[in-house]
This record gives sequence, structure tokens and C-alpha cells, in this order.
Amino acid sequence: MAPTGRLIVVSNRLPVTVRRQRTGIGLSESSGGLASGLKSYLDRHPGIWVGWPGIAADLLTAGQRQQVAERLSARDCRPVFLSRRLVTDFYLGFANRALWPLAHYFTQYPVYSQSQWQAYQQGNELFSEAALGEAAQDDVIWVHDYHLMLVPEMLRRERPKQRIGFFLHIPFPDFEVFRQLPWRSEILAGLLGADVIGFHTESDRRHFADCLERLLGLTVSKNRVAVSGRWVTLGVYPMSIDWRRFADAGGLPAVRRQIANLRRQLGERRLVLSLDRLDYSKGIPRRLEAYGRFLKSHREWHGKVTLVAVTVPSRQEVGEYESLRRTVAERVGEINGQFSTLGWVPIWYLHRSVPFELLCALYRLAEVALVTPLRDGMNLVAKEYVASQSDGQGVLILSETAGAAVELDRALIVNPFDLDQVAATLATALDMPLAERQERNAAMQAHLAEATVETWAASFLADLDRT
Ligand code: GDG
Repeated sequence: MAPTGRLIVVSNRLPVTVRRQRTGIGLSESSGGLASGLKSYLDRHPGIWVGWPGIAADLLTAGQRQQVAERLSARDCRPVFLSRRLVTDFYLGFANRALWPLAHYFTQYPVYSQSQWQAYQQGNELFSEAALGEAAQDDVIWVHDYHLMLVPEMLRRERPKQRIGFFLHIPFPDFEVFRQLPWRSEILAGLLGADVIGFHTESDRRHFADCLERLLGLTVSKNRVAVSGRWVTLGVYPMSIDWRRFADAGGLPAVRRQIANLRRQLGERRLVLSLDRLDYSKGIPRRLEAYGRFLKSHREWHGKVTLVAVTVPSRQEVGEYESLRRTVAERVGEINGQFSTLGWVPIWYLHRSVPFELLCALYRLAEVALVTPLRDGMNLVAKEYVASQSDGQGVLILSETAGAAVELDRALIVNPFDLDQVAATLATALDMPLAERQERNAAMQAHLAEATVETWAASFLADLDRT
């Protein structure tokens, strides 16, 4: 059921990124699951998107900001301008140096800084004000992700009757981990401004409910909690993908050209794919090490398999990401140095974003996708890979610690910390009979064809509409 009123989506990033060019202002599509997924929903329903256009406001003149606002308005987007200081302390700071590592169980990484916490509050105020400037009383405001956890409560203070939803795209950690956060109660109270709080998985919801009970003394019953005379619903909505976009991509001439080109380069070699944002939560160094162990114990595959490892640059200003980049480059170098022959390089390493057509060609050609994050809210790459197997050939190896493992249970599920298991599973995948591969894919595809990003958004909004 579609909600009455308009939908106001509020997220850190807009689906459009603004860049300064010599000729003026340039706009490009933002990549990423939330952007492409919700955009396809908003294309079909009236609404507006409030978010940061990806460039610090200080880098633009007043005239350029005006120009950005006008051009974004034509795309139903409303920019929130963040100063360079807020980009550093709110976005790269509190959101990505405290909340992100904590939610992914990297408990030694978080930096807890009072000034970054203040910047987080200020940043959240700016998004909240922008949303209030757009929203009429009967509109629905849907706030997204860990950057904006205080926004629901900020909105609620101004609009007691507004329908407000919040969806968390990353894991909600266990109580013992979450309690580390000095501002844990403030974050929980911020979220409770929403009518519906959505999570990818049941275990995220359980962790959150546990924190409400143990840190705030609230009682959660039947996935609802009473807060100041209102009910807040805690729901599970596993996010998904634009299924048709990936299932049909193999038919696009540009994708077919990329497939033919890749096939020529690979010859008879089998392609194993590793593709993620370069993020420590994705487990890339361990995955490479597991591949190295596979090569060591399976010499029969030497010269017959190529790992294409794509790492998309991300949050480069944060120290941990820079050292991860060096670690990954070193590990690739070590494995290639140890195993290459004059005619064969075991890893092709691309440290950049690839265009959609090449992404789809890699999905189609890869006989195995190694998706082994140490912790992941959902992981849309796993779903996109399965959707792309129109001939049912590819084998997905997936971490048990990715939210996607709940639904994609016919993948080969591994513990990403058990490198010998990952190496052995890669050998199993490469040897798997075609009938078994097809049977596994068919089961997962039947689910993905039903549970799309459209049904994800619709089921969240239907619950919000009922409140
Ligand atoms: C967060 C959570 C959750 C990647 N490389 C390229 C490219 N991509 C696209 C993929 C996919 C998206 O980016 C990545 O989504 P993931 O879900 O895998 O990972 P995060 O970016 O960490 O997303 C995650 C998600 O939010 C949604 O809730 O699943 O757990 O961490 O759509 O296709 N696209 C192109 N070139 C690339 O090189 N064109």
C-alpha cells in the first residue's frame, strides 16, 4: 500500500553528487545500494529527497550554491549544505570514526570525541530543518542510516503528529558492544522519535530491543515499545535490489560487449570475483589470504583461475582506510609475486569504481563470487550477483555475518575468519556440478524476484502508514 501524502526521504547523501568542474557545476549519479534502490522507488511515487550533495559548502560560491539548489530541485532533490568542518567532524568524524566501526564490531577503532559528537548533533539539526522545510503535515518522512540517528527525535519535537520512519542500513550491535558509546542513551532516544524503526535482520532488531531495555529501562513487547504516550514499532525489512535491472542487464549491447572483451582477455580461465567498497568491514585482506591458501593447496588450479578484485575507494580521509589500502595492495603483490608465471597473474586488482556495464559483465562471467565481509548490514553485491546469473551458473560464497545470509541460504555459507574453510569452499565451488549450481541459484532467484527493493520500501511504508 502506498502512503498518502508525499514521501520525504532524508539521507546523508543525495542520489546525485555535485562536482566542481572548470566549466561550472557538474552532476553525476551517486552509486551505492540506497541511492539506486530508493531512486527506482521515487521514480514511481511522488516525493522528494533531502540530503548532502557530496561537496563541502565552503568550496562553492553563494551563486554556485543557488545554482546547485535549482538544478537539484529539477530532480526533486533538496540539498543540505555542510561546511568543511561538518564534513570532517560530523560525517568523517562521528559517523564514520565512532558509529561505523562500533556497529561493525571493530571495538578498538572508534574515536570518541566531544567536539565530533557536537558536530554530529549540529549536522543532524541541519538535516532535520531541511526536512521540516519540505514536509507538509500529511507527508511521510523517511530518515535513513547511522549518520542521522538523532533526526527522528528532532523532527518529533516540532511535529508531534507527523509520520516518521527510520531505517538502519548497517548492523545494530550487541548490547555489550553498543554500551561502549559514551552517547548511547542519546542515540537511542534520537531513534525513538520515529514511529517505525526498521532493521535488515531479526538479530539487529533483537540487539536494539535489548539496548532499549537495559540502557533505558523500557519494555519491548511484541516488537513495540511505548514512549511518551506513543507506540514505536521495531520492524525487520531486509533491503533488496532492483531485480529486473540486474536480471536483464546481460541483454544490453554495452554489457554484451564488455562480456566478449573480458572473455577474450581471460581465455579459458575461470573468473572469481571480489568486489566491495574498500572498507575494513568487508574482510578484503583475509579474503585475499584465503585465496593464497587455496592456491597453495590446489596447484591443479594454477593458470586456470583469475581472481578479479575490485576495491572502490571510500572515506579516504579516515586513517584506517588509508592503511587498509596499503595492506590490500601489499597482499595482492605478495600473492601475485609468489604464484604468477610468465603467462598467468592470479589476481587482477582494480582500485577504482567500475562502470555499471562492466560491473554487470563481471557478475555474469564470474563463476564464483567471494563475498566474505567480516560484518555487513545486508550486502547488496551478493544479491546483485545472484540476480545476474540468468544461466544459473555462478556460485555465491557468502559470509554468515552478512545480513544477506538469512535470505541467501542456498549460497555456500562460510565463517570469514576461518581462512582454511574459505579456501576449501572455493575449491568446492569451482568443482560444483552444473545441476547443483542451477538448483541453488533458482531457489535464491525465486526469492529475489519477489523480494525487490520496491517491495522492501512498500512494506516499510505500509507499516508506517498503519501507525
Ligand atoms: C551499506 C551497508 C547494505 C559497488 N562497487 C561498484 C558499484 N557498487 C554498488 C553495488 C551495490 C552497492 O554499490 C554496494 O552495496 P553493499 O550493500 O554491498 O555495501 P555498502 O556500500 O557497504 O552499503 C550494506 C547497504 O548499505 C544497503 O542497505 O547492504 O550492508 O554496509 O549496489 O552494485 N557500482 C558500480 N561500480 C562499482 O565499482 N557501478
